Amino acid sequence: MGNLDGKTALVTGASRGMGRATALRLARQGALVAVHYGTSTDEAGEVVALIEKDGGRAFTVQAELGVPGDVHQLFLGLEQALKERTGATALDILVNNAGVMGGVKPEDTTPETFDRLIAVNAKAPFFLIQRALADMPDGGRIINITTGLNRFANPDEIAYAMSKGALEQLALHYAKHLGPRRITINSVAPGITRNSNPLFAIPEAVEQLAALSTFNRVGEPEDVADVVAFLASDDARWITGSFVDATGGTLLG
Ligand code: NAP
Ligand code: 2V4
Repeated sequence: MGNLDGKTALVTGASRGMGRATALRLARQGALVAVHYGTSTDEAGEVVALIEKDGGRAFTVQAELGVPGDVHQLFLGLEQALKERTGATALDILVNNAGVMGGVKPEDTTPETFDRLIAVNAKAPFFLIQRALADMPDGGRIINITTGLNRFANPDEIAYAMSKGALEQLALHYAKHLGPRRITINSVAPGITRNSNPLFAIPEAVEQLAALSTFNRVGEPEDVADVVAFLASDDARWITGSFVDATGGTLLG
């Protein structure tokens, strides 16, 4: 018996990195997981295969986020798959994880780059939440993956941090709106976390990045997935509207 038995979850950007680790973790706790992806069809399929091998339940759902019709396309696939498997379209847990990174100095940031960051990191989650709430039962969970950069200065990431700052606002204001339905909404802020960025293959770079954390290592996707799984569980029913620092102490100063 897992603590998410009978629950359904959507994890955006679950083909890789923290989204993948979160999908695996929620499925291990018993949830039926929608593994969303944009372009990485094979990787998303592998996540589902891994979950099923472990005795869990999952399916993939494709949609490029940040383009017109994105939410509509995602929910067409999601609701059809949920109906086939559960007979209904109830969605208990939404994890807004998919995001695009910046890494562009402010003087080199074009209007197109800026618009894309806002479209994927802030606008898509806003409208995903709006749509998901139509399917979310009382006691549901919404978790937005933001960034420690909302509290730690990095001039190469100004536009990215702005997009995540907008995303972070959702928890504060929606928490009040959703309290009567016992739906919680929180932000989880990772620090530097290992992903497929080639930087993580360079030992000297990893050593430098590790030094940002008080634990002197970079985060692993599972470090963040465990925090998300806690917030998704009934144990976290009294936490809403909060910013959860999952940076491994990078923000301690
Ligand atoms: P990642 O390994 O780069 O994977 C990104 C995921 O998001 C992929 O599954 C990708 O799907 C999906 N995605 C990206 N843009 C998309 C789009 N426009 N439409 C649909 N799907 C899209 O990610 P990560 O490093 O684990 O980061 C996950 C989240 O944490 C992001 O929001 C990121 O901003 C945030 N974060 C990361 C770090 C870090 O150091 N890694 C630190 C703080 C916060 P496809 O490959 O299928 O397109
Ligand atoms: O500095 C970060 C950081 C970064 C980067 O290094 C560049 C990258 C990998 O292209 C995008 C990026 C995303 C992030 O979310 C962070 C980040 O969260 C972070 C950084 C430095 C110190 C604390 C942080 O939380």
